[in-house]
Amino acid sequence: MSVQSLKHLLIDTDVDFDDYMAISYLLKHHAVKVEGITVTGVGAVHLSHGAENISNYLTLFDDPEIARIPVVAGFQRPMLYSNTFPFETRQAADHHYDAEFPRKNPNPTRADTLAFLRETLEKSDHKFTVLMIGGGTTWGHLFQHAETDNALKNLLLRKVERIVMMGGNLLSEYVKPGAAGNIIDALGDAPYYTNQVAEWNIFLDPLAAQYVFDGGIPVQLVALNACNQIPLTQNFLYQLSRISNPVAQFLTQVLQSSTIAPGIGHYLYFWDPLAAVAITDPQFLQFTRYSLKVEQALNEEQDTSGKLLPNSAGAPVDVALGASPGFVTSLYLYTIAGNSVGATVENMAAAMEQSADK
Ligand SMILES: [Ca+2]
Repeated sequence: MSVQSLKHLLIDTDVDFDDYMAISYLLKHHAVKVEGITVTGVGAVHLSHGAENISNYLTLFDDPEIARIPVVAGFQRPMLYSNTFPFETRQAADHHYDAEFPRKNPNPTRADTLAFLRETLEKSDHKFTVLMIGGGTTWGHLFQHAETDNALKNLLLRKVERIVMMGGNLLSEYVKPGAAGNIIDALGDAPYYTNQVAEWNIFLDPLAAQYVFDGGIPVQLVALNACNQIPLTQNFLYQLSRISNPVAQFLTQVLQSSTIAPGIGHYLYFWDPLAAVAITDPQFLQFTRYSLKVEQALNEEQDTSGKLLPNSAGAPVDVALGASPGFVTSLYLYTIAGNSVGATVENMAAAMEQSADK
């Protein structure tokens, strides 16, 4: 049996399809306690829909303690520029991919995300891990405030031990194999951005990402270089669909929805769920430390905003350049099925062999 110390987690999400995958894994994991979910409107979902969707989604777990996890609405706009996902992507997220929640959550959602985070850090007697799986605006604002608020700065340094962010990519000019940007991939036949070098979560708010990197807290970036090694496959969906609990069935419906299904086996990857696995089992990812800056300048004709720039004057960031696909997906499915206590390396290897037989 694996012995893992309990991690207290704050999640910031844009409530995309893979955010449901990531959060489900963490809520099912025995060594994680989620103590707050802040929703950002900088990403897939529109803010008010996002807060309501996450709140109602919590009822899937049929656990009053999970249903009472605070859900807090954050910001509608990035700190810089106004980059946004395509309308259809956002609409699908607003409608939670047509998958049903069991019921309306009677616990109300909150507003004022910065006050919530500050209060939560102040009143706790333990440290937190932070998972960022949307545009980084929420925590970007918090670190910006901390620059002129010493009490807040000390609070953050004292109470936040690690930030894991799904985001970014290192291009082949910096590392082999490099990972190209993924902005244009998501724009279909009528791309309205020219950026070929950035990843969405950084591109949505490059200034926020810079504040997070510079905040003085260790940052692990789950970059496209690692995520690209784990495509979402039909085999994965098949195995997920065979798990008979409500959470697995909800995720199956999300992945089978009309806007998501065409990408399975083609252009969708284990993005946010890989960041979730990095919270519990970082040994399944390969991290390399870089000093990074984020390109801030916008050029509408040949844009490189949001590009990660290795630079000796930058902030230290551990970038995931690789991941072990079989271990990650086996651990993921094992945990969704309710077995995270038994998720040892030996069991994962056995589960991989079993799934290869199918
Ligand atoms: Ca996300």
